[in-house]
Amino acid sequence: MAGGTDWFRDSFREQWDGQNAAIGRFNLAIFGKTGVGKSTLINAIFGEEVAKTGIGAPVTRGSRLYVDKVGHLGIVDTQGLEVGRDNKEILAELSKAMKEMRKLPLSDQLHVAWYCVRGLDRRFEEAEGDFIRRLDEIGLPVVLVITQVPVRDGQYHPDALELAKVIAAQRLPLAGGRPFMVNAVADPFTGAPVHGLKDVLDATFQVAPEGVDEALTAAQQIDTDRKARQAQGYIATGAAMAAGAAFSPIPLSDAAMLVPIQLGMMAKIGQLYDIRFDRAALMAVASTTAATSAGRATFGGLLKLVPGVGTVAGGAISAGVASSFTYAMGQAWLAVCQRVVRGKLGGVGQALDSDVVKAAFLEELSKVKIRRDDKQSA
Ligand SMILES: Nc1nc2c(ncn2[C@@H]2O[C@H](COP(=O)(O)OP(=O)(O)O)[C@@H](O)[C@H]2O)c(=O)[nH]1
Ligand SMILES: [Mg+2]
Repeated sequence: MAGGTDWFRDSFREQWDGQNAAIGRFNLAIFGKTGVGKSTLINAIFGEEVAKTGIGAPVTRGSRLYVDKVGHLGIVDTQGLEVGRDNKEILAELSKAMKEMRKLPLSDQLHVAWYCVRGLDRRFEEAEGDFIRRLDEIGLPVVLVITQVPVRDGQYHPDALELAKVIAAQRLPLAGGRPFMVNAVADPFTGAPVHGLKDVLDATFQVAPEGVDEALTAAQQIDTDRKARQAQGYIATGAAMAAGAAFSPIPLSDAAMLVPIQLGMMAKIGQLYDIRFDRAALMAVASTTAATSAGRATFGGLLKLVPGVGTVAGGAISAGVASSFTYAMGQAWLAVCQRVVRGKLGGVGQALDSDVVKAAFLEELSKVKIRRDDKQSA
C-alpha cells in the first residue's frame, strides 16, 4: 500500500533528522607538513569518503581555517597556511576561532587536534613543540602522530624511535602522554603492515569531550566493538522507553505509539553504521513491513515472529511485551545493519534488494534471545 509506505518513510525521516542532531558532530583539526600522510591517516580511520570531499567552509566568518563536514565528522584544515611557515598566523586564527566557538553548541566547536610528523624525517624542531604547547593552551588537546613508521618483527624503525625520544625530551602536553607511531596503509614493497590506528583513536576518545563520544563513535570506521557497544546502549534505551510508554498496558490498536520509539532507535543505529538515509529507509520499510502489507500495522504481525516475547493477553500490550519486542527489533535491525556494512547483503554501491533485506531481518528476528530482565515489566 503506497500510502502506508509514505507515512512510514516520513516518520522515519523525522526520527532520522532528530537523531542526527542528537548524535552531533566530532570536529578534528589536523596539522602537519604536506606529504606527511594526513589525508591517508584520515582515510584509514574515518573511511575513504571523508578525504574525497571538497575544501569546506570557513570555521567562523572570515576565517582562513576551513571545516569539511561529512556525516558526524568535521575536519578542520589549514588551507593555504602551512605548519612551520605560518605557525603564528595559524595560532592567531585558531585562538580567535576557539573564542568565538565557545558560544556555539558543542557540535560546532573544535574538539581535538592531531599533529602529524613523518617518522623517517627524523626532525622535530623546537618551534613544533611550541606550536603544540600553544594548541593545548588555547584549549585544543593534541594527539601527536608519528606517521609512516615501518615495523619489522615487532620493532619500529630505529629512526622513528629516535624521533620519539627527541619528542619525549620536550615534555609536551600530549594526549595519552606520548607520541603514537602509525602506518596507515600497508606497504607492499617493504611488507610493512598497518598498525597503531586504534591507539590514535583511543587517545582521541580520551581527550574529546564526553558529549561528542557518540559522533566520534559513528564517524570512526576501525573500532567495530565500540560501535556495537553503542548500539546496545541505543537498544536498551529504546526498550526502556517502550516499557515506559506501555506502563499501563496499551490496547493492541494503540501499538502505533511504539513505532516512533522503534524508528528512533533504528535511525540512530543506522547512523552509527554510517548508512545513508535512502538506504536505511529502504531497509526499515523492508524490515518492519516484513509481516504485514502496510507500514502502519507493524506490531501485531511482527510480534508473533519473535520467539519468547510473550503474548498479548486480553488484547493489551504490557510493558514487558513492549520492551522485549522493541529489544528484539533493535537486535535484528543491528544485525542487518552490520551485514549491510560488511557488504553481506548486496555489494557495496549496489542497490539493496528489499526481499533480501526482509528475509535477513526475519532470520535475525527469529534468532534474538529474549532475556528475563528484558522481559520483565517496568
Ligand atoms: N606506506 C605508507 N605510505 C603513506 C602513508 N601515509 C601516507 N603515505 C603516502 O604518502 C603520500 C602523501 O600522503 P598524504 O596522505 O597525501 O599526505 P598529506 O599531504 O599530509 O595529506 C601518499 O603518496 C601516500 O600514499 C602510510 O602510512 N604508509
Ligand atoms: Mg592531504
